[in-house]
Amino acid sequence: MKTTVDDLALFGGRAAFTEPLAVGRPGRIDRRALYERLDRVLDSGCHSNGGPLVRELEGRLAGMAGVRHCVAMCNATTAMQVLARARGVTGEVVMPSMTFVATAHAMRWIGLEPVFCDIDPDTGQIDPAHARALITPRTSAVVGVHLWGRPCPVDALEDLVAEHGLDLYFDAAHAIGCAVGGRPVGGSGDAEVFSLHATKVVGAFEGGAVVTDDDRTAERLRSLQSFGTGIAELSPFGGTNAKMGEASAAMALTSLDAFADTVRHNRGNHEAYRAGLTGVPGIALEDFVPAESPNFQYVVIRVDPARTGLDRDLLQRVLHEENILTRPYFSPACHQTEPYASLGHAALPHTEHLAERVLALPTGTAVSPEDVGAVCDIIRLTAARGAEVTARAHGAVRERAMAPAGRAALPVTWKRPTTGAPR
Ligand code: T4K
Repeated sequence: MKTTVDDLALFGGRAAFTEPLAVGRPGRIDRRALYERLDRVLDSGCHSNGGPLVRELEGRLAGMAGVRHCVAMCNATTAMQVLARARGVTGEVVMPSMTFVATAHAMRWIGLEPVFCDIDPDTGQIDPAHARALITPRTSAVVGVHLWGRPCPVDALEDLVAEHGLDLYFDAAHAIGCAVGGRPVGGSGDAEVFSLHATKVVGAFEGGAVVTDDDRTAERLRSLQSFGTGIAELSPFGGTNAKMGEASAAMALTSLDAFADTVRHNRGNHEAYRAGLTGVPGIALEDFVPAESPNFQYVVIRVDPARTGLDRDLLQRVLHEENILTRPYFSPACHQTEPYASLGHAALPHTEHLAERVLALPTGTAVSPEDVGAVCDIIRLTAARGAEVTARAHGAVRERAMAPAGRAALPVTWKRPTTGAPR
């Protein structure tokens, strides 16, 4: 265990982990079950265009969300675009800036205008009052985001869109299998969109899914994601190809089989983080309220530079040198990044405050609670000696800049060395 600042890898100590710990490493699955499913795909000769595994996946996801329809697609970004086209969205779409840039890009790519609103500073979730203030005659939809898998204020947003006659979607990329007060994520607004990306708690290699209770929306989604075939009244944009193939569905179903185990494991990691970080000045772990049933996909902390003496970026760098690969989900916020920043967006003070402080820590089935304990030890040491770490890090940067062949800069790869044993 590291006890002094000299022990930190940033200052020449040995890295705490020989193998990198990552935020979004795909979860453990039953490989034999995957291979059996893939054999069935190959034997059947049906690889795509609404095969049996995609249908089975759609049935299971609709059941989890408590809705009648699910349309699986190639990823969540494209699924959000098909959804917007299916619903005839035009003009402006109000959404939080504190989200992955895909939420905004999905809309902009099809000619819609993302309008960014601020967040509740305590929860980090969309602020419905600010969303209301941004509605104009050109607004046709609001997109709520269940940030880090925590349900955003669904009821307030439903009231808002009812008042203004707008569409309401939820970017539920992080929230598959989550619920609040026994109400599963997936059944609110006009539709919700899950991501089944490799980094998600249910992964399809790449994948996404729209869930909805609205028959017409489902019919149009199904058509538009397959070139617009099958419905008489075509979208003016025609259709696209956003279908999920059978191999991805095989992976998603196998990952879904492991969902309960993955969540149990991640809950254990979350508890270990809570035990390890409680009482560390300036480090606040994002926690859940008793009414929530989270999937524990993300473990998020906020770093308060005023109390730790170091900022989030330096903590991220300290951890990186220890082979602990974190992610600042989400910094910069959408309005701070291109192409939106150049549009001269108004300040979003709560979003900007959070974006400077937020950090997602490694979890998932490749990370054990013991690993988490070691990560917490390093965070505790670094936070307790924040001012010293900051001063020395700045000195170290100067020394490296002056050295003829300094140590390598912050490595960017998260990939495990090819010689490393799988975990
Ligand atoms: N809405 C929201 C709110 C979202 O967060 C996302 C995606 C979307 C919409 C769009 O969903 P999709 O269209 O992707 O279905 C990652 C994911 O690529 C992205 O899907 C995800 N959100 C976002 C939060 O995270 P990056 O740029 O951070 O990925 P990357 O490559 O840096 O990987 C993150 C971590 O995961 C690293 O620690 C490495 C690890 N990793 C990643 C991959 C791909 C692995 O261990 N194995 C892997 O195969 O975006």
